[in-house]
Amino acid sequence: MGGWFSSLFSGLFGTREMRILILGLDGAGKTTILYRLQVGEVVTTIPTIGFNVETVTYKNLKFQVWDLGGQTSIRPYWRCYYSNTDAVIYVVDSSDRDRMGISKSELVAMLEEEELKKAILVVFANKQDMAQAMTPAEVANSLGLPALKDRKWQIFKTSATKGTGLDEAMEWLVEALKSRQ
Ligand SMILES: Nc1nc2c(ncn2[C@@H]2O[C@H](COP(=O)(O)OP(=O)(O)OP(=O)(O)O)[C@@H](O)[C@H]2O)c(=O)[nH]1
Ligand SMILES: [Mg+2]
Repeated sequence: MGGWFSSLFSGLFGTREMRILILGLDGAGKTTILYRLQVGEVVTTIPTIGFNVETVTYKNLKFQVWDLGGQTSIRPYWRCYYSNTDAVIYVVDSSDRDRMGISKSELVAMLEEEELKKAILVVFANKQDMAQAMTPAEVANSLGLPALKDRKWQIFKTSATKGTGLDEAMEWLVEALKSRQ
């Protein structure tokens, strides 16, 4: 009864906690982004073995944000976290031209999963502060985003360390989540 009432209540007032996954290759900046969103500061990170999960409130929406480790040996476990995911934030190191192809294959494999069929995709073309960074358009093309079918997606240029672009991206995500319901 309590559960039914509270789910009706959150349905009416749109306060259901959204489940967001932050995925991407190791070193892309996922953990830095998670804590930028949560505490608004740059924290010192170490490579994530397993995951970090935090509650982030943004524009009155509550997000349960899962930041999964991106090392090759850890990527096969991403799929254990897919169910009930509302959106995926896919983080790319825009200066890592050599691994753009690997990043694309991981993204493509992920998007093929049935459990993520309805998930919104937000790509963060991160590390834009680096001189050799690819532009968001170049990143989008390298990842094959323009060819995506039946997927609500958008790409944003970000620098997690400088704190630029994150607000814009989150604002788009909030609107996308709201209009989906
Ligand atoms: N220059 C620059 N460095 C960044 C940026 N975002 C993150 N970094 C740095 O990149 C390194 C890796 O960042 P993490 O957030 O730990 O990367 P991750 O994606 O969580 O990596 P895994 O946990 O191994 O999957 C750290 O030294 C960060 O400070 C950025 O926008 N610009
Ligand atoms: Mg990490």
